Amino acid sequence: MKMNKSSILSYLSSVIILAGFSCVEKPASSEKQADNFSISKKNKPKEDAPKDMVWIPGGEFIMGTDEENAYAAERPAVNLKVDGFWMDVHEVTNREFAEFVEATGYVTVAERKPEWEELKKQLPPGTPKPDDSVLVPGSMVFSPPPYAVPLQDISLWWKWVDGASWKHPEGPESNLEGRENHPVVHIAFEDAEAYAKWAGKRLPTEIEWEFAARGGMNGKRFAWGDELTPNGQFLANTFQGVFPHDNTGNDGFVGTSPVKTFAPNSFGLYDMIGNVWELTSDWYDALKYARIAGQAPKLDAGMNPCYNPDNPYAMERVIKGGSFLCAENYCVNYRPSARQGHAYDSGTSNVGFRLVKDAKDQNISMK
Ligand SMILES: [Ca+2]
Ligand SMILES: [Ca+2]
Repeated sequence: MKMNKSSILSYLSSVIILAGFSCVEKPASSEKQADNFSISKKNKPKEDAPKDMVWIPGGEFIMGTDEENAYAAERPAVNLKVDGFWMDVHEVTNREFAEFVEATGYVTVAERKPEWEELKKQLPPGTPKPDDSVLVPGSMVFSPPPYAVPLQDISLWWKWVDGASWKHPEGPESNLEGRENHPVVHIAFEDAEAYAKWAGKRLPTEIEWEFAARGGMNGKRFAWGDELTPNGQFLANTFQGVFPHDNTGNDGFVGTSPVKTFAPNSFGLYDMIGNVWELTSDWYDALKYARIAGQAPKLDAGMNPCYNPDNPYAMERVIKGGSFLCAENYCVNYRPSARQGHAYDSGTSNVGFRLVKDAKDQNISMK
């Protein structure tokens, strides 16, 4: 098969990058129980809080969910313990990422020419090499059609855009003017790791992230309770209307929003739900909770840590929290237990990150 630009983009978008966005339509609802975390009062460190970070106390909580009204990879609910840690109160912003680039000269993955030898590792065996001319820097941009489309074909709203990057979120003609305080996007895992190293922090594990997002409440569907919009109040930047073509922006935003626009959760964290998905340090394993619960075989040391039956060739990291593109009729992922795999070597226009930091006193532990 001869590879032209449209066909390589089909491969790169549909097979590698977008498989992580292979949401199913709205699941059915069910009952669940409520409870509070078991949090130690003794484990607050004496050190001053790092700038724009808050102490997440650690403790015992229920991760995942038993709701039928959730995707299979979120089940079953499991009891877990986590140590305390500092966490950024907001997603890393364009301004902060620009400071990092200014200080280090770092060039993100989206700004580099794709390497075929790397790309083919995540493609079905025998995929032909595309013409070199189509392997140009760029990234995936949400580009909705002006009319309703079948929800099975994600290439109808995700487009590869040459020249799209964190500095040019919609392509070369776009810029960050007026968006300095919005979360940075088009960030691949290694970009986030490089930023973390510079900042003296690290990406959260999935367990840490979900503990933090739940804000001390077990068994709640959302980070703030069981209603998406209590008393009609929007508590996160998600998608209102009919995905993907009719984004009403009733919450005030059709794209990203400035960080800290919506109310924080009980731990003082903003935008854990919505705005942009957030990278974690975990490889994506669709059976993770089932393995913890003893309902699926454990992974041996020599096995691939990444398991996604919908995307068997890709190596994916877990992303959490959903984004401004999560809608009631598609990708109902604006919930703490929601999780998706995201290609480790790619960014998109709705994925960013925030960081955590360990206490200097390593004796603070719940384990
Ligand atoms: Ca919105
Ligand atoms: Ca978020």
